[in-house]
Amino acid sequence: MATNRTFTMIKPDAVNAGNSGAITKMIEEAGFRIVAMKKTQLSPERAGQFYAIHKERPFYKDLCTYMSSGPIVPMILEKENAVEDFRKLIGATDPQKAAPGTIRNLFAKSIEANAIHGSDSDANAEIEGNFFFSHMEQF
Ligand code: 3AN
Repeated sequence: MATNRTFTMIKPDAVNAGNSGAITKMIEEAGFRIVAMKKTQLSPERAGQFYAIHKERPFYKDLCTYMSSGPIVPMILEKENAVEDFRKLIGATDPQKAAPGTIRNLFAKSIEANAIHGSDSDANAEIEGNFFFSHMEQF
């Protein structure tokens, strides 16, 4: 059964461009409830831990440098069928391929600086949410 939570973070390109408010509004208007949210910055080491699954990929090092280059806004979100519905709301990894009206289509700059992250499974949503938020920070 699909769980009701997913994890997202607004990435440095979108935060720096002043788009975190517009993106958060889209998320809430799409029916997601914000369970936890903050503004923070990853060290390159912490970014490396978060993206450990991509360690062998050629873009890993650049991705960690990029993801630690500025503030991010991580959130835990709640909605029925959250993981799948949120992936639809953000669109494809490559903004050139992201459907019109999706967050990446509207705000992403490139395949790396692609505005926003969305968990790809219920299991990863839980791991990623716990990476950023303690139980006491979840409402
Ligand atoms: P998604 O974020 O759509 O689940 P993943 O998990 O394949 O995509 O990739 C994680 C992150 O790695 C992406 N959000 C993007 O920032 C970066 N990335 C993925 N593919 C590439 C690529 N070919 N070149 C550069 N960066 C990439």
